[in-house]
Amino acid sequence: MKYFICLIIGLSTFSGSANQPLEIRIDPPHWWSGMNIQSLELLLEIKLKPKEFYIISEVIGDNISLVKDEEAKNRDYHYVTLNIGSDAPFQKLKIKGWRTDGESKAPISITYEFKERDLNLHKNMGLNQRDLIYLVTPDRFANGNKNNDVIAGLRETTINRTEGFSRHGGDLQGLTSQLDYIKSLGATAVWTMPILINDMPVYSYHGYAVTDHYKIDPRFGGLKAYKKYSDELEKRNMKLVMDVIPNHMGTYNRLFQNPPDSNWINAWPKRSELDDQGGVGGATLTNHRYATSYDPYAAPSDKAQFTDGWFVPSMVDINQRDNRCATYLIQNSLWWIEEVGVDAFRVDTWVYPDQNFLDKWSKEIHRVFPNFFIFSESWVHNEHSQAFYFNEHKTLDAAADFTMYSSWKEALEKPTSWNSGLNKLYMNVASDYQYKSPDRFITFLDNHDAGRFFGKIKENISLFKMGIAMLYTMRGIPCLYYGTEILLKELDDHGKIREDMPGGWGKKNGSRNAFMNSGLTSSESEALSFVREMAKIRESYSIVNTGSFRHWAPYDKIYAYCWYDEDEIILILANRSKKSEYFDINRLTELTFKDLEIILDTKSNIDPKESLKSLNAKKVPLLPDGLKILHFTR
Ligand SMILES: [Ca+2]
Ligand SMILES: [Ca+2]
Ligand SMILES: [Ca+2]
Repeated sequence: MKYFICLIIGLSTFSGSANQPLEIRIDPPHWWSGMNIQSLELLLEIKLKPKEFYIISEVIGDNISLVKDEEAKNRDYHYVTLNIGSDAPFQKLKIKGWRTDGESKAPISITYEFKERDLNLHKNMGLNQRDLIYLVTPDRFANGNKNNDVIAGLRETTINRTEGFSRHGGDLQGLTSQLDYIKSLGATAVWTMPILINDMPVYSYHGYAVTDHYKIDPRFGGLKAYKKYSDELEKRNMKLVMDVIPNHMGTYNRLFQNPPDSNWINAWPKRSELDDQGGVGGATLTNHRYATSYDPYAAPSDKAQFTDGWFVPSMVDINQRDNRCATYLIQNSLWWIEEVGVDAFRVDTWVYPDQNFLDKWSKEIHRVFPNFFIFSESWVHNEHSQAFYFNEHKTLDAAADFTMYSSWKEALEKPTSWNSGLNKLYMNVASDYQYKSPDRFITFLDNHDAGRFFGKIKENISLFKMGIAMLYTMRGIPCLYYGTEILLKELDDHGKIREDMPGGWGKKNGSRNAFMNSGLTSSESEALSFVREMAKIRESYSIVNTGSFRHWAPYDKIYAYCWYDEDEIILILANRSKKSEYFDINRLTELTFKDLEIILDTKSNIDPKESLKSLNAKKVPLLPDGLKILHFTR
């Protein structure tokens, strides 16, 4: 993709600065016909000399016309609004105008393409309860192309695999080559941390400091690799989840360095010692107090600092209340969906941007792409906050379920008593009454920001299996963080939580290879096999996540929940007692059944006779920290 088009203005009748080659950039760089969008606002940028200005006077196209040309506060930029007729064909438009320094005048002529849509890209759009997401840090998963590890001209000039904050060289080519491995874990969708370019001097690998909203980082393979990745996902009927960041961008983004209007950015100098100071221009940081969003007593200054303060000094807070800026972000999101065939967005730091903007943004995406799926990251600590952010937004499809995450931590890291441990999980699930539709919440045991699950449960393989089994059978769409399946266990430090996937850097880097299941310890192999076993169970019993859900108050430190319909029941029993316990099948009393079969036992090999014994005795034994899954016919 070309971002700057150099045009030679060759009119011999004019002289002076207007005769120099022009650097022109248009965002979005192209569009499509037949998108169910009548109005498109191009952000045109022409690098002008002092005293120069320009006018766009005419658009020559079939059923597409110029509505208005408006100069931005920064005269380099214009907002050029096009009206697109509903039957406008795909075509190359001519955008015409002229620029002048007051003395000489030179014509501007730009070709702008409306492409033909490729509807095949959207065959698998959206997520549903049967999906399972695999989350990857692209810099840390697999290095498919060593030649793109360092790109000349970008600000970060090295890779260093021994440093957590450095780039390690992983890329989309590497990720694409391991899609079969990912699929073998039961995943039907892949969410990568952001892949747009982060041309920052340091700490650019994570992707959350975007410096160009229309460019895939060349160190991840660029647009070509992203499209190939999308195609390969599509071939496997897998879905592409893009991580988008409407709240902030990197300080080296041109929209901050040379913005169309200073109103695109939220920034004000520190007012008191209480404000943390940002790195660029001394902008105030956010106070991270999300309670100010719903607190009836919140001080207005606290509220403003929460939404408009910067997330960190290297990331500029975007003012989505500016209509031009909002349009830019909305069109950018639509562009990526259409360009690459994105199936879902994970929205970073959902609680920090202007909430009215988020409504407008998600509404427009759903208007153009009704099947598209959007889920939020709202890192909250209680159910009412989760409900506030989710229920407020009618067009938000799901939320990453942070309270389920916390309650799994309680259930698996702490002992169970009346009010703690497994009971926290039970009470959290009971709180689903607060949500408009919790059935598609994104559930997880760990993620790229929180310590690894296996480390948190103190490397206890029984609890690992219990957690994975619950993740794969609980209501919601499960999300597995890369490497959790082979017991990566680092805690606290981001660099370590996002460590390199064993096997992603070729044989030279040791024989430990998750993708080949070679060189792993016996526990790691056992964990990997267990995850695959759970994937098979989830796949074989489609009632999981689509049937009716019921659970029972924990009793004898056993939590029981099930999926049922008229024909069958899948019952999950988890024992967090230090001793063996029995689950009394009579507790299913309202759910009549004929036969039962034990389909999973995390503590021992399944004894087929046990099903019969349990049926006769009406009791299912569970070993300490054991989990069983039972299948009943009705
Ligand atoms: Ca690479
Ligand atoms: Ca797709
Ligand atoms: Ca903000």
